[in-house]
Amino acid sequence: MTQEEKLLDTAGKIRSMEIRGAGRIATAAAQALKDYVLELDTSSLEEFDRQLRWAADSLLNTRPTAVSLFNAIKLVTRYSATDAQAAKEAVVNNADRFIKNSQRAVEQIGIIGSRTIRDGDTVLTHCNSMAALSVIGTAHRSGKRIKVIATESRPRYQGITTIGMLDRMGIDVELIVDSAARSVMNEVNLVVVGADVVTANGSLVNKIGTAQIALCAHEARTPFMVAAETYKFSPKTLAGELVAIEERSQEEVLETISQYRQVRVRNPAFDVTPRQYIDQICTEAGLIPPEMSYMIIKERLGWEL
Ligand code: RI2
Repeated sequence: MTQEEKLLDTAGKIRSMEIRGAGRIATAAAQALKDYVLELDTSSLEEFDRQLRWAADSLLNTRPTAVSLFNAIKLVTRYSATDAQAAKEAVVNNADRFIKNSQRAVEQIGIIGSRTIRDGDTVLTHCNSMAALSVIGTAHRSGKRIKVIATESRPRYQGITTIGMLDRMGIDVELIVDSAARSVMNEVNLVVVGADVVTANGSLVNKIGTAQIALCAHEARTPFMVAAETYKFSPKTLAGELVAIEERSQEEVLETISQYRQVRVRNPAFDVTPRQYIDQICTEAGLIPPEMSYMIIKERLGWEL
């Protein structure tokens, strides 16, 4: 494969969700950009910039919601160099740093978030989030006996991936259908979910169904925690941009849709949970109330308007 084909292959895997999860698509994009520039053979900085921009755009256009992709690409392609070789080295270093920091962030989130879980607690999680699983896994490894209730997360059933991971960690797990969230909520001590986007006003954009779970957790007085690396926060929302909610194909929900004449299926992949239903956001920089999202964007992401 040429370097263009390899890059488009990664972009295709992100689009089809063979590579999925906000953090994993960000690190896959960083790795793809690194691999791409390593094979670029040009001494012209202008040509290097042009090819890097093509690669960045190809990756960016795969999934519209997750800001992790935007932040990763922005951080990796940020450099001030006067020649192509120096630019290449900067991109490679940026990518390595991004991937390492991202792994460390997930570990740190696990350490911080797990302190909020007590021995004997039941934790509910939705979809498949490495950050949320880090919180749960760290609590388990520290010796706390916990039970996890995991939702299926239709239509893509990321919950099945989650129960497999929890099972391998040796954690007691129960699987429920998404619509059973309220009926089990009174048994739950803590809800932990990941994030695709945290907006400047502290709202959460995450897998479809998250907002319903947050609403019923609020009604049942069950704490609701978001586990999110700081690169899941959206600088674009600080500049007034709305988060685009990805609408995926009808067939993901109903394979036999073509047999109906008048039926349409709507398949939004994400929903918005207002900050009123979020107790805390666990980041690698600490546990913060959603109202502090603005500070994370300004100070951690170094965003200037
Ligand atoms: P981590 C996923 O999106 C889920 O919405 C999950 O909560 C979020 O990414 C964060 O996952 P999708 O790619 O980055 O399954 O914590 O649509 O792994």
